[in-house]
Amino acid sequence: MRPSADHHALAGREIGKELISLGTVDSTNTVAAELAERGAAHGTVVIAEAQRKGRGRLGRTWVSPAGVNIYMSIILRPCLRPAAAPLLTIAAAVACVHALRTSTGLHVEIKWPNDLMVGRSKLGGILTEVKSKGNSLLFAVIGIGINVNSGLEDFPPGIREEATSVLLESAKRHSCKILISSLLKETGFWYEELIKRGSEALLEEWRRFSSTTGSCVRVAAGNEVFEGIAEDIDGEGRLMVRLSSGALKPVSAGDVTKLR
Ligand code: BT5
Repeated sequence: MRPSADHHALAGREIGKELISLGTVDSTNTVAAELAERGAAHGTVVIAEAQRKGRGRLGRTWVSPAGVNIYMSIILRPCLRPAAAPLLTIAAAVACVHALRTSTGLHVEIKWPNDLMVGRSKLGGILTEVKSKGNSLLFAVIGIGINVNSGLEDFPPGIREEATSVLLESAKRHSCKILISSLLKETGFWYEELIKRGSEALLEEWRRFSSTTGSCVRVAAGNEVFEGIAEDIDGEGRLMVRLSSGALKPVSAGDVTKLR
């Protein structure tokens, strides 16, 4: 097991050094991308009380009620190839699990590629957006949404059935501020681990927290839907799915449903 950020207070200390707290915005990822375009420093963090147009992957909506949850985006300027950007999602997911397990005691797991789950319910999600030029990554924005104190009434029908919050799971309100501080420390730690030592320890930690690997899954990737056993993730964060033919299929983006 890797040490957690508490033991490495200095690691990744640039992350959150510049913290911009806003009221209601369209999306913290949009605000952060605009700031990054204008030269905002690596590690700048944007936090909002609420989002009017919070988003998930593929233009999906992220329900973002006011004052109860975490909506946060981190600007990173990593020295990585654009193809390695999914590893930033992996690092953020591992950081979120550490912070949430330590602060709330909940058994949070990761559903590939970007879901933070408690059992079968979604507690949070990560949206990594990048700007690259040729083979260089100019910046990445890591968006993190975590349902902290929202009640069932905060989620519209359709999402209510699949979403949960720290409050709903633990019957206790938690401070978003304290959680954010822990999230930033952990993100700094796992980001530095990735950049300085490579992906090995990070991927090992991800496997430990993964609810996907080892399961029989249905994968929807683009126009394709197929089933298989989710065996592992590879060095670029792709899910490796063993098909019934015996072939191993790498999946770089898609949605996974656990069958058993
Ligand atoms: C995600 O997308 O899970 C990424 C969510 C990232 C949100 C953060 S908040 C800060 C930053 N700024 C943004 O605008 N976004 C980021 P995806 O895997 O595509 O999942 C989206 C799906 O999750 C939706 O289609 C709903 O089914 C469900 N969903 C929406 N809002 C939810 C919520 N609050 N809690 C749980 N599930 C939700």
